[in-house]
Amino acid sequence: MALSPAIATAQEIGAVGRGHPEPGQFHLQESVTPIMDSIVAFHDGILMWTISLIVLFVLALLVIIMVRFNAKANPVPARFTHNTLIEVIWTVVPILVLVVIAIPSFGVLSDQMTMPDGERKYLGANVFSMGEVDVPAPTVTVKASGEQWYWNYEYVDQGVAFDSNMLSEAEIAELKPGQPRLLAVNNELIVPVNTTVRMQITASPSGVIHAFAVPSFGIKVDAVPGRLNETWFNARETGMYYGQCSELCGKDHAFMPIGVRVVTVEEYEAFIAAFEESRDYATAAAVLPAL
Ligand SMILES: [Cu+2]
Repeated sequence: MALSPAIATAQEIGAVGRGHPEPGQFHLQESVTPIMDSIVAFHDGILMWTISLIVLFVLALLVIIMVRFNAKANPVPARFTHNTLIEVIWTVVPILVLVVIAIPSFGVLSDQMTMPDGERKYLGANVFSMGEVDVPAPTVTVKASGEQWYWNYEYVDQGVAFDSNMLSEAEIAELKPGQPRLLAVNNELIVPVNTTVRMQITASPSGVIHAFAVPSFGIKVDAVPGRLNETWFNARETGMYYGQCSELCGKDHAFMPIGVRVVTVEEYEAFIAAFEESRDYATAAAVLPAL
């Protein structure tokens, strides 16, 4: 990118965010999971075409009516009010359009809702397929709990947990320069790359409803007190991915970002071993390379 200033500029202006939104961004954030691949394909492949064609069609009808049936061009209007054939057409065609949209939509939804078992095939970017992407069964389980107003993450199998709070701009400059404002957190959720992570989502029993969402992973699940919701992701690239609480939950709704750091499997194993031994997040995170 350094060799090609044109690309660099294009990336800076309105380019697709990698793990977080960019100023002027126009499209969805870059996908790093099979589910987000499906969502992007569904959006770009069917939704955009369908909406664009309908808009153009309606625009054409409006133009025809304005040109041919204005008072000057058509001084004596017709008196009839019904046409059975055209009424059947404008009822049946939208139904067919909705059915065509619904088929891949329900496929993507059931992919999102079904925990991988290692056998099931997932749609990935081909939303009209019968499923062609292999996803391994989950080997890491994380419970995310929405608190007022921050997230608590527990590595369920290890029984270790930590809080994750947003950093102020001064703290970002001091501790994690270059990380985005209103998104950077003090303690990131650390997960391994190319590994299926089972996310259990809930909220503090005495608290309110939040929602756990990470756009690059294509996940968004309500965090409800007294309920354990479930979702999963399998990120194929290491890096820092941000999300936000996506249920209007109270005064600091905008200030409880979600920071997920995807690291190599070796780094994750070193981290989780250190965490299990020390039971202290900062000690464990110290084994990872600096952000
Ligand atoms: Cu919230």
